[in-house]
Amino acid sequence: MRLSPTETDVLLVIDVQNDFCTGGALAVPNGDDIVPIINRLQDRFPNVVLTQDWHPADHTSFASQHKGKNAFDTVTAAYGAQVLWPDHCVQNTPGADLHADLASAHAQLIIRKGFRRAVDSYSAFFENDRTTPTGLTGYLRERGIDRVFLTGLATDVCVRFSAMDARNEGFDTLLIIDACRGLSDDAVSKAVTAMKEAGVRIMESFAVTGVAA
Ligand code: VGL
Ligand code: ZN
Repeated sequence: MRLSPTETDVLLVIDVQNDFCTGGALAVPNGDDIVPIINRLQDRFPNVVLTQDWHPADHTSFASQHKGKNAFDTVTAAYGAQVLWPDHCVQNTPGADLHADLASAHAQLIIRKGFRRAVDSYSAFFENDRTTPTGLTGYLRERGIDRVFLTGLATDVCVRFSAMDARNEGFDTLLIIDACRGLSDDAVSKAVTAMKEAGVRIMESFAVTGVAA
């Protein structure tokens, strides 16, 4: 079945940044592979929104800020459990730049998230305290958008949180699975199961582009 995106659809491109791609500080295996797929998708969508993980150098999600802790340990933040990561996507560094081959001319909005030192933000909609909004729901509503198509990095972290929130906010939500990559196969399969249970629909880019990825 072919699907032609309209003015009430948005393509949401999560965190396609150097630090999540090959050679980056928090590289997602084969993260770069999705760039041409996302570019083809962008040609078909009237509305495109990108996100950028955008941390201060002393961000609380960095293991380097917690004495005796290592990357991928978990700590308890004021808002609950927080996984610690290698330093990544530091504001105004090359690692935080969008992948050089990612088309961005067509994007109407770039949401930056995780800019508050004490609060991480996986989702494009809410920070990790689960209450502070980024403003994306209001932006999409005000523009009459009711369907969100998700792509990007990482399937099991920021894409997953964004998809869950899109669904909770009442948007018809579709994950374009071949336009996403995750940190591990196991984490991706758990994330996909959770997203399906929440009512997120899973599809492939072919349905929109007609090109086998
Ligand atoms: C992400 C871990 C930390 C992501 C961002 O974009 O999936 N993961 N910050
Ligand atoms: Zn981050």
